[in-house]
Amino acid sequence: MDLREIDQFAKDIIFEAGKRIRDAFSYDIKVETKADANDLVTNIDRETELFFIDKIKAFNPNHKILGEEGMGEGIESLDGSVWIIDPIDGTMNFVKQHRHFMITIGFFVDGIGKLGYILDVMREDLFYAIEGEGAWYNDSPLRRLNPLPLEEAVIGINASWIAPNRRVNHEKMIELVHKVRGTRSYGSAAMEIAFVVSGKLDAYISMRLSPWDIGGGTIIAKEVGAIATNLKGEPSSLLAQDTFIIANPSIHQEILKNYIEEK
Ligand code: 2AM
Ligand code: CA
Ligand code: CA
Ligand code: CA
Repeated sequence: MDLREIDQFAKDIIFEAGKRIRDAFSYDIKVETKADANDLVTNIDRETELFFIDKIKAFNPNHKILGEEGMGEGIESLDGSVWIIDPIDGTMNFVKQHRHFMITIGFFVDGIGKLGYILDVMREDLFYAIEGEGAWYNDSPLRRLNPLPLEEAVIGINASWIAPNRRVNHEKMIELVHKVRGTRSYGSAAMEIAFVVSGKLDAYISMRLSPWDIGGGTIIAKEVGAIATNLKGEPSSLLAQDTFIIANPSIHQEILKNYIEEK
């Protein structure tokens, strides 16, 4: 398998899909809700996923595709060559802000992450990695992350988790918010992961993400030494929903051990 050839193919289709999404702002975007009122999907999410499926099946009909909108095959294992795709990550940002939404893609062979991509669609900024060869932000190599103390960290966290909730001890989360230098919340998991791997954030925590939210990002993480796990410290599932933390290696354990108390 020629990874360089697949990397070039992936970049070509991700940039083309990005252009199609930008062009969609000049015609109708139809918004629907999914599981709950804050869980949005549009015709553009579905059209973009179909675009990727058509391109990948033409490139190699043996490759399998797992996409958020369910238009690829239902995948029960990661055997063989598998693309995990979120056609628009941050759909609410896409609909409301017209910015801060990503396309993210991971390419896996027998469960091993080989190629990872996060494209900021409006900025045309690409974060990507090739397993064992490194990671890049556009044309610049991404460096391995420098250690830092938690007091100097800026972390991505959703405000819901510092209010009483069913999933974590919010008092501990409040302690974490007071401990760190700052907090941010961008509304796109892939964007927050891209910021962690490039040192613009030092950690990002989520109580519920799906394989397509993190597939591409975890491959980039490995190349820069960022640690990505679930909140128990185990590898995150690539076949089911799970909790998630990605962090600079110097603070990953400390956050998990001292501040995250799952219910
Ligand atoms: P999405 O935009 O692709 O749905 C903030 O909502 C972040 O969490 C986004 O990256 C979003 O991805 C993701 N997310 C995961 N599960 C979600 C859900 N059930 N509802 C809304 N956002 C979800
Ligand atoms: Ca969604
Ligand atoms: Ca997503
Ligand atoms: Ca999505």
